[in-house]
Amino acid sequence: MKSSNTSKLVASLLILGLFVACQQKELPVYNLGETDLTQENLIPFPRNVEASNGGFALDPYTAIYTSSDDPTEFESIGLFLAQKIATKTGLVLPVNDLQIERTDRIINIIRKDSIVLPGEEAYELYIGRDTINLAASSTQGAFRGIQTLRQLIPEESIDTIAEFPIWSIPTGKIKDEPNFEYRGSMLDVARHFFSVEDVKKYLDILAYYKINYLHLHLTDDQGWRIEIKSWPKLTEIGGSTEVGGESGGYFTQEDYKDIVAYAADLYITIVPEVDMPGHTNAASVSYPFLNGAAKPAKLYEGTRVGFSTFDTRKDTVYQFIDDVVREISEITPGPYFHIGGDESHVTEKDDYRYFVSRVEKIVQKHGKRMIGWDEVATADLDSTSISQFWASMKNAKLAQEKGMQVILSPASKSYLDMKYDTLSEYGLTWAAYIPVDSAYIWTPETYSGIPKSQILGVEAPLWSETISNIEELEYLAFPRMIGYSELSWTDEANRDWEKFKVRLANQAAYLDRMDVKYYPSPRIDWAKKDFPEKKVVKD
Ligand code: TNX
Repeated sequence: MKSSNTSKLVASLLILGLFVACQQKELPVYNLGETDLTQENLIPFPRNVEASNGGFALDPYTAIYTSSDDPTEFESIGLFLAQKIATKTGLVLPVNDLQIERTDRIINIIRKDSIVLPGEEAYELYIGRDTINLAASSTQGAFRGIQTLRQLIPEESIDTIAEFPIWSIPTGKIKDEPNFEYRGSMLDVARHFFSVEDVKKYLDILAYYKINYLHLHLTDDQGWRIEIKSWPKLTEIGGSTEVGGESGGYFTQEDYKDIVAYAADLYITIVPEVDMPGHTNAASVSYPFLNGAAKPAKLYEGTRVGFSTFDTRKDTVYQFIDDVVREISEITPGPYFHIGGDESHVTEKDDYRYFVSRVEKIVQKHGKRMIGWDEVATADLDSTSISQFWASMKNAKLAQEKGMQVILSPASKSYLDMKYDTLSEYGLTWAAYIPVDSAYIWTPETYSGIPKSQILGVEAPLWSETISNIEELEYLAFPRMIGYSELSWTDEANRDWEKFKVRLANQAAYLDRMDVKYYPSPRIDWAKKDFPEKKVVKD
């Protein structure tokens, strides 16, 4: 199987080579000056970078070709690259077109079976003067590699003797693979609702930094934000308000599918969360039997936590949960279902443990692996379930003892809703002030005392009590989220605040082009330039 794939690859490369040789009698050579691939502003920084100090001249006669293995999948990666190059540079490059008259340079995106790693996200990027070869064993790896290539294309073209613009890409070799399998962010759409468009914009930026999971916190005391067809009042009533008394909102199942598909095109997996047994006021207002309380619950627009609970001893509650988990699981291709489980302060401890164990079985019945906030580890759980460490070292230890994997989201280091400093316009302070450097300077590998082998990855949650629109979301998420991307992708030996800070400063052009209203932290010497009007294109 392997050898036939390899021979197919060799054959297609040979054909390409011949084709190129025929086309290129005289390859134009431009003076692109001295380059150094190791000094490029790549985030997350790759595992291995070697410079060869030349330049690949990206010009209008550059063509993209993709592996004939998995033809449609690999071609989609080539088309993605072509589209990003077009929006950044204006160059419209052909993809898999064997009819073109002139080809100066080639970008090959190749499937190479020998690069096999967990999650298949590894890739190799060889940049020569005339050819770029991006190799990966899967489209996922190729997609991650494309982000590296995008980051290497300068914002501005250079002047050469050619009568067309040229973008100089530094030559050399990059071999890269992620440090952690799970690299995520979370968005709370319950406290304040965010639109499908907002979520898509957030996904676009996350993908550029190789994030591969977006966890959506879909329900809380203040709002239920996902349509459940068998329980329509959840959104009709439970989705009608939000913090501060605004009009709320919710995703229809079609909206949710749209987000899932959009994320999948960016090789990002959506993790849905339905928070329970606490954080369930909006559900109980919609269906009063759920909390078993004598007094009916009322819609809540404040920001307190820990006052609501489901009635954990009623079978009808579990029938309800079965419907909710089933409907959401049916439209969630990813492997995980998050059941929340945090801050159930008014649930008796035994009831809580009983509830979490029973819900774990429901999640498994619908084909998903359960994730819960760290408290869930107090229940009797399967080692296949995952605990998300946010506050309690004791709970993290319990999870470790049960053989569960852990996602690291320590509030004092990775909560995107914490203020940067006393002057921050939005955010909370209960866990810490988290300036840009503090967000980056910690070591997930050792922070919790849990062995690395049991750490699935790192996730930075963005709770939305204090933010209600995309600009405010961007203010809290960026630039810190960019640091979390490096903390989760890059191995410890390649992480260094002083170096990262320079690379971060140079993200300004991309963030501005994407119209991201990031917090311009004074701790970063932002590399701001005024780009000509025509370059201000969103991609
Ligand atoms: C704690 S973290 C919560 C959320 C709040 C957040 C605010 C966690 C599992 N629960 O309900 O939104 O703090 O920072």
